[in-house]
Amino acid sequence: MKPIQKGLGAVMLEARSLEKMAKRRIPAAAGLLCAVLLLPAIAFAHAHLLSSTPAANATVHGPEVAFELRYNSRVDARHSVLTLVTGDGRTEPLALDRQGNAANLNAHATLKPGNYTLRWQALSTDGHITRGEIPFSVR
Ligand SMILES: [Cu+2]
Repeated sequence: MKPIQKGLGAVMLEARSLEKMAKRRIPAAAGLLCAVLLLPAIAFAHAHLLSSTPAANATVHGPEVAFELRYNSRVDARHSVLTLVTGDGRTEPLALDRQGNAANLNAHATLKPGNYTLRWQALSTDGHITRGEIPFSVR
């Protein structure tokens, strides 16, 4: 599974386990199912990553690298987190730039050539947090 799809995979797993829970008639599932199935507006407010710059597994030219993560719904940049993981495993939080669009997260960094992973955590307007990772290289 490509890393960019981890977030979506997690959400799909979540939906599948909700289905299982519903079959077992666990009452707690009812409210969640309601949100997922009966109130699509809320389900869609869950922030899924649609695409990113850099794209997953892309190689970009440094040293200036601009990040843009595009979601399917509005994200709260003040409560979303972007972390850069370097090839040797060090983590650096990235300061978020002003959002160009309410559904995007933006940041930038000056990076040496190497392999990196951009780790993201997004808070959507429905209060749900989604996470994922985008591996990329700088040359
Ligand atoms: Cu949600």
